[in-house]
Amino acid sequence: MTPSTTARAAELLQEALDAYRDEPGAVEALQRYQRRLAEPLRVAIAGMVKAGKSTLLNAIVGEEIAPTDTGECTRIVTWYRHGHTPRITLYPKAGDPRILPLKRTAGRLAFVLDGARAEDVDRLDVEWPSPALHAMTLIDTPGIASLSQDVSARSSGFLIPGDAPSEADAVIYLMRHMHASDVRFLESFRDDGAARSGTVNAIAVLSRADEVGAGRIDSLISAADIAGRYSQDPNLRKLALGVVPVAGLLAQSARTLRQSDFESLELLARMDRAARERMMLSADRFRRSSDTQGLTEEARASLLERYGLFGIRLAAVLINNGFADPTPLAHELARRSGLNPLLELLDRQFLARAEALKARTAVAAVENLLRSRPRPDTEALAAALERLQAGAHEFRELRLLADLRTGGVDMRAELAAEAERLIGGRGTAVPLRLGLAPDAGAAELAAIARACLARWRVVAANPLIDRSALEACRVVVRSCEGMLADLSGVKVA
Ligand SMILES: Nc1nc2c(ncn2[C@@H]2O[C@H](COP(=O)(O)OP(=O)(O)OP(=O)(O)O)[C@@H](O)[C@H]2O)c(=O)[nH]1
Ligand SMILES: [Mg+2]
Repeated sequence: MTPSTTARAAELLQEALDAYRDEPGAVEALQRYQRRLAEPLRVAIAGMVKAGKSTLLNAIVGEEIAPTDTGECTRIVTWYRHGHTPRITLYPKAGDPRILPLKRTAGRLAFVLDGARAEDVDRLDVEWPSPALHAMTLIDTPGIASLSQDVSARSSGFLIPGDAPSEADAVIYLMRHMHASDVRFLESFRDDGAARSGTVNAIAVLSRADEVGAGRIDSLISAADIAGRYSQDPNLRKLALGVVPVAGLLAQSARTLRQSDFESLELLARMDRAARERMMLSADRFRRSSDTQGLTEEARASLLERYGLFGIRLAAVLINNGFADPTPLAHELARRSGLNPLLELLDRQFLARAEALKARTAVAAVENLLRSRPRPDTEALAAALERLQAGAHEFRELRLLADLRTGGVDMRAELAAEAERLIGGRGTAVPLRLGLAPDAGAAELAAIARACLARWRVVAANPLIDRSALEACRVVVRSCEGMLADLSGVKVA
């Protein structure tokens, strides 16, 4: 990522500040965007009620911090950002922010609202010393499309404000099945201010994937099939950069596996397999079963809550197959939860593009300001905005990526697929763009990049080429040149 796009976005914000210096509201907003440009990328976790958002957030952070109960707090937008010491700040809709006491119940943070009602709280801000929050700020949002229109409106209003860029630069959208309301949400997130240029900045998660096959041991395989189908769905392809199945509960509990969990699971693993399977026919049966190797009712309830039937079954099988210590078991459970592919996707699609996505937000803010508060002396600012929008190669790549995914480029399918890869559709690292292994040597990378460049120059030179395709070719050619320039800094073996 060239720093120049970020620098140019910062310059644009400064120009806007100069142009609007006599409008305090605009100045304050622009200063916020200046600070935001320097902050980590903001990734919101959204989805319908009980889709598993807070649980997945905990899995990504690797700690059980976000509350997943049914309390008031799941109805409040909550930010989790990196801080050296833990601190929770409540921002009311009216009045000054205040620090909340740090209270934990069974390891999880408990937000003591101190008399405030959820509807009067604008947001909670949690600073937490977790390495996962270094690169991105995670935002837990209340479930959308809920029975409570009010809660739903709070999430949508925050993510899709309508009159300003979204507070989030990108979104992880959880769904258990694909509903019309999921598609509607993603459409509005894409169409909102931050994404008016058509940037696709959402990743979809098929959540609670362990429940797809009713907790059977092959549940995640069935979930992967469904996710595969969804990712080919033309509606969803336009809106999300990928669809991955994740058993968030298992991921969360694996990453925080306790010695007592392990001991309980070990007891179950030692049981006769048929007896164990009988006992695990349903959650209810497991809870009420008496034939349990000395496992208390409390221990069984805790296992169910933390791992679900699927996780318990899988853990017992794994223990019997040699994962006989807590650490290897935890790693294997986390691996099987589907969390890693999601983290990789986040890394490739969001973090590797963090500067471009943040710069986009800044540009959208200025665009919005010019539209909502037009004034006579802003021609120079509007021209600078247009130059940056049209000229920054990262933006052109993001725009083309969206166009290709929406079928807006008249090009043969194989060429379109190659173009999508070369402009970073699978991730921005050079080997990913070139379709090579991550450890490919510099000489091989350069040779393939050169071959791609030559091929795409030929495609672009075709006199019969459609206009949309010609623009696409130009972007691809520029991406290939960019790769070669990057690679020329590397010593070729
Ligand atoms: N089996 C299973 N249960 C899950 C999974 N993820 C979450 N749950 C359970 O689903 C319930 C809701 O989970 P949350 O993480 O609170 O869901 P949420 O989307 O944050 O819910 P709201 O914020 O209230 O909309 C809890 O009882 C979780 O234990 C999962 O991957 N598998
Ligand atoms: Mg929640």
